[in-house]
Parts: sequence; structure tokens; C-alpha cells
Amino acid sequence: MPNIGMDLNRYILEEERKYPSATGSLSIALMAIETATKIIASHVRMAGLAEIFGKAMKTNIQGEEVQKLDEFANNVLIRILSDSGHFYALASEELDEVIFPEKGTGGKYIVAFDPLDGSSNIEVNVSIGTIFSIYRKNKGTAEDFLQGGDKQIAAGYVIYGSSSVFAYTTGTGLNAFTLDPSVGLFLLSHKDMKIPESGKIYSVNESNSKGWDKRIRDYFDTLKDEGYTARFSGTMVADVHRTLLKGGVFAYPADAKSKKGKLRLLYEVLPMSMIVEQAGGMSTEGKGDLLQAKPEEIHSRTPVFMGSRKEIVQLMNTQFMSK
Ligand code: AHM
Ligand code: MG
Repeated sequence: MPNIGMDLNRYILEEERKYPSATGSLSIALMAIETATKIIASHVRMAGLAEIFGKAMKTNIQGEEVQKLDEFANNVLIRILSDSGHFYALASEELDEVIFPEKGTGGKYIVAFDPLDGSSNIEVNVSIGTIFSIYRKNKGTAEDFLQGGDKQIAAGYVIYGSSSVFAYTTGTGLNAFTLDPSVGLFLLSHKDMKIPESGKIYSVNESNSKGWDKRIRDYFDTLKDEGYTARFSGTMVADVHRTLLKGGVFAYPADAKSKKGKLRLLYEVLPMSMIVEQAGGMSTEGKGDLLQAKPEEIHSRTPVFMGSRKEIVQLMNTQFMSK
């Protein structure tokens, strides 16, 4: 059993050793994501300063043009994951089309990511994050990204908050690693994470409530009557991270404006659903298990409710009773 404080690289390698037939490809793929997110974490810390230098000089100290942080995160992930040679294809929230890296033609895996989730929070020093989702290469076309959430091989997120935390699952539970910036290592801090059976927090952008289905309004009204409090940061990674630790529900329902919801299935909702379910929670679009959902295209959206079992079952019952 790994001990608290174990370095993420060693953890990944020890996990691989449990499967004698493993080739090491997934381990190297995960380590590439780890490296990219460490670089992003260090730039997030410097973001305010880059902005000042950027405004003053338009170029940074190295003479490079200062990039916006979300573009930077996207470019770092694309470069490092392409160079790893273990990814046959990449899909990003920031790109219209799938990329097939030259070095990845022998790669067994494909990866979808949201390079910097919570883009509205970048300028205001509120937590932001990276989300990733790994599938096996299938036919070798862009359609491989539409296999469905239950086909994910691994999923994870990194929150850049008061500390940076890397949480991931390969389908055998959820573990999280906190970055020690003095040595540049993610160290095991949350072993075999389990979401509480229920909580006292709901997390939703309530300004959309007038456009919600009445059943959804009834559900949140009931939670208020039961004494729940509200927290919503505008960064899904941060809101789901808190929900995993404290319990309760995170939601982005469909509304009159966004009839299919706002959040994207492939690189936001499906990986976070796998993570929450691996921690013993549940996720639904309102009726069924979200992990059964298949995106129609890489940027498809979905309504989402995820969190503790009690709150998600309660939501499903609210829907059922009012039909
Ligand atoms: P982004 O990927 O452009 O940052 O959008 C996704 C974010 C989620 O992190 C968050 O839950 C949601 O959008 C907030 O949306 P809104 O500002 O409509 O409440
Ligand atoms: Mg996002």
C-alpha cells in the first residue's frame, strides 16, 4: 500500500507493476500529463506578473511574446503530450479539430483535455484547473473520442488553488497528490478518496434558475429547506474538488438559453463523472448514469448533476415524483 507522501511518478510505476502484462505506455502517458501540469502550475503562480510585463513590453524577459494563460496551457499540453509518443490523437476544448501528432503514430491511447477550466477566473485569482480523459485508440479516427464515458481508461484533474493538487483514477479508486513547489513533486496527500454519503452544500449558478425546468427549481428549493448552503466558484474543477471532500452536489442544469446545458461531455463532464463515481459518488444528466453517455461530437454539451449519493438519488426521485 502506498504511503502518504509518495511521489506521483513512483506511484504510477508501482501501479503499473501490479499488471505484469502492462507495457508501461499508460504510465509514460500519465507522466507526460504530470509534467505539463507542473509547468502550467508554475506559470499560474506567475500569471499576474506576466500580465504586468506583458502590458508594459508585450514580450517577456526571454523576448517571447506573452501568451494568455489559457493559450499557454493548451500549447504546453499539446507539445508535451504530442512529444511523449504515446498519444495517437489529442482533443482540446481550445481546438475545433482533433490533432494526430506525428510522433504518436504508434501510440495506443488518445487524450481529451480542458487545458484551463474556469477561464473567467484567470484574471481574478480564483482557482482554475486542468481536466483530462484517456481512451484507448480504436479505429484511429476522430470518432474514437465518441466511445462513451464508460470506456475511459483514466481520468483526472489538476486544481491550481491555494495549493496545486493532481487527482486521477485508472478505474481502481481515486488518489490525489499535492504539489510541493520547493522540490517540484506531486506527493500523495489524499489516499483512496471517498466522497461523503451526503453533504450540506449545493453548487450551481442560481442566476440561471428562472430558465430551469420547474422540477430542478423544486429540487434546489428542497435542499434550501433542508438547510443546505450555496458555493459556486465558476470553476467546475474547484467546485467538484470541494464536493468530493465535503459532499453535496455540483450541477449545471439545462436552461432556457442553453437547452443542452453548458458543460462539455468529452473533456469536462465525463472525466469528472468517472472521478466522482470512483470516489463512491454518482453523476447524472437527470435520469441515467452519465458515464453511459456518448458525445455526438467532440464539443457536445450536457446538463450535469454530480456528487454524493444521497443528493443525486434525491434529484432522480424529484424528477420521478413530479412526472
Ligand atoms: P470554461 O471551460 O470556458 O472555463 O467554462 C466552463 C466553466 C466551468 O468550470 C464552470 O462550472 C462553468 O463554466 C461556469 O459557467 P457560468 O459562468 O455560466 O456559471
Ligand atoms: Mg472548462
